[in-house]
Amino acid sequence: MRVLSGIQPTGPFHWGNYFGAIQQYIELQDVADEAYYFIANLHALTTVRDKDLLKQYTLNGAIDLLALGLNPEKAVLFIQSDVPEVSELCWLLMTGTPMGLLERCVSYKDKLAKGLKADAGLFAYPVLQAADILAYDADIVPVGEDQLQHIEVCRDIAGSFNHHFGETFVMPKGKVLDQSARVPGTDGEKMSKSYGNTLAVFDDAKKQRKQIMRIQTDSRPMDEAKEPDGDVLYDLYKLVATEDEVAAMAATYRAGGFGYGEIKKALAEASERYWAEVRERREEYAAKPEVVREILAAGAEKARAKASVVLKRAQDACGVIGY
Ligand code: AQP
Repeated sequence: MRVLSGIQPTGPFHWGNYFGAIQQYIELQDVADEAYYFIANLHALTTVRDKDLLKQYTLNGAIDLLALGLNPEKAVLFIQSDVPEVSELCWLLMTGTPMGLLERCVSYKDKLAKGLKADAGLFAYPVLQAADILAYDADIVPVGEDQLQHIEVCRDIAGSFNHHFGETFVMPKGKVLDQSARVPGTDGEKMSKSYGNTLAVFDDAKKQRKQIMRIQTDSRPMDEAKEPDGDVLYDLYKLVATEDEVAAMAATYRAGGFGYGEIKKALAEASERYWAEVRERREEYAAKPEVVREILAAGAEKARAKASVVLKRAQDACGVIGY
């Protein structure tokens, strides 16, 4: 089994990124035959238009993944733009991709609805994502629920290329975790950087506590019993508290008579404990950026070796080499 996934360096990673995607990266690196994980800086260019900031987020993204447990001995970690084969493959795929397929993509439509200016890069984002996946013959792509549609688009693109030019690409499958496929943000919507509702993984405990205290709750009377599932505070608590604590919290909800302030306090405490170790580990990596750059260079070399074989296969299939 070959696993691949990417994450955009558009800002500090949040709980949605970790529990939806990164946690799967770490688990799968132990069982996959090959695992490829990359920082998607070319994708990030569709939103981050500041050179220094993009570089900073890119290196920070790699540091974050390492601190969270990505092991370069088990997985190939690299930066998207260090594998130019993928951009070449993207063009081959672009030529056969119907406009309608991209126009139906929810994340594109959402961004338009939020007033983001649409450029060709944002529109064609799923094609570059398809190239990212197909270039490594990936079977499994661990993601959050919001990315499943893009993986379907990738399958459509690969299927139509295979149909037209003969079997070239491996068909990938998306993989989501049932319990954290869609982590809610501080307003109850999907946690997302562009909604400004995130809890960042690496914020210090004090800042995080402040953000947790600001989480929006409903205004029902405090002595009323409540089903815990679907409540933002409880759903977030489930991610960072122990099994016993979660069971006790569920009982508290069902008994009623609690205050949201107490629950927020419990959530802040569980969060502080949950992230303490990785926050320390992050400081160690952040102090040696040259080591991280070496890991990325070695990763890029391995990734290019794989992607160049697949690119050649695709070029050969559609007749742009060997004339
Ligand atoms: N709230 C979430 N719940 C579960 N999974 C999530 N992911 C993102 N938000 C949630 C997953 O994280 C991985 C990286 O996604 P990305 O590269 O699209 O990162 P992002 O840009 O940080 O995601 P955002 O915050 O949601 O960004 P915008 O606001 O730009 O759309 C993916 O596997 C994603 O599913």
